[in-house]
Amino acid sequence: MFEVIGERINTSRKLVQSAVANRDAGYIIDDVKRQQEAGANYIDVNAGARIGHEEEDMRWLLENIQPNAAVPLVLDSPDPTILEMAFQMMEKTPMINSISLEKERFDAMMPFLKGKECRVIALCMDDTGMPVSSDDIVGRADKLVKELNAIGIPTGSIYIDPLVQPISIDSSKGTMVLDAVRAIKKKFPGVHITGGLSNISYGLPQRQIINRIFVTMMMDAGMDSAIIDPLDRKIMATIRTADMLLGHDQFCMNFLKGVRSGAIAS
Ligand code: THG
Repeated sequence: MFEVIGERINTSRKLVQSAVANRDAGYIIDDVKRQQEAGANYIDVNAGARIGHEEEDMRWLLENIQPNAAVPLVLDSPDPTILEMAFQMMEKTPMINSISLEKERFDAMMPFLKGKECRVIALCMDDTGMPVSSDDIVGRADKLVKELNAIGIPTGSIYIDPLVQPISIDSSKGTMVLDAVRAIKKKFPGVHITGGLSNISYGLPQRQIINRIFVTMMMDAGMDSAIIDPLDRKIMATIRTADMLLGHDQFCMNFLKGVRSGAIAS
């Protein structure tokens, strides 16, 4: 089954940012519950947008979310010290978002992850920047899987984020990532593929139709998780329908449940 990582608890979103600034726990808790009810399998928590406040904001968010979350949390920060602080607060094992091949980050994250039993998102990013070809994405994923395996993280706990790039800057950016996902899944059948999707439509109008069709194509290529807004009913219906069509929904049970609940409608 496809895994939805709810992206809404992110201080880059204006309403979340003011709720965090005003320490409005009710707003945050309500949002988490709505994401869960809409079908989020994980709740991502990112406190990075209020410069200089990430540590205290992350701590406050986790103090309030943890007792109210029925699903695992995804600790989202580029800063390994924030991830360590957050990890220590967790009662249930969280997912770590993220490690990358950027040297400073990689060197700080590897000792931290060593021997831990947790899922981890691994970004195909290195010190030269974003990947430039399918082979480049696959090569970076290969390195990440092998390095993480070597410190005891099994392939089934690794979520590769191939880094979706805007199709508006280069018409090959769709096939570049689709081909890479197919190749990564062929090489490492047990690995997960996740990531944000909306970059694909950056700079274009009518972004939602682009995002919905793209997630369908990515799922066919092997993407089995995404960081999205679970309150976006149309993308959720698209994902549930595609999951059924790809054979991940025995007897169409989840699809039918979605229709009965009103979550899926044409
Ligand atoms: N990969 C991984 N982690 C990630 C990302 C990724 N974490 C952060 C991000 N990308 C995914 N999360 C979000 C959260 C919120 C929004 C987008 C991505 C969002 N943005 C509105 C916008 O840009 O228009 C903000 C509007 C507002 O103010 O509300 O909602 O790719 N591993």
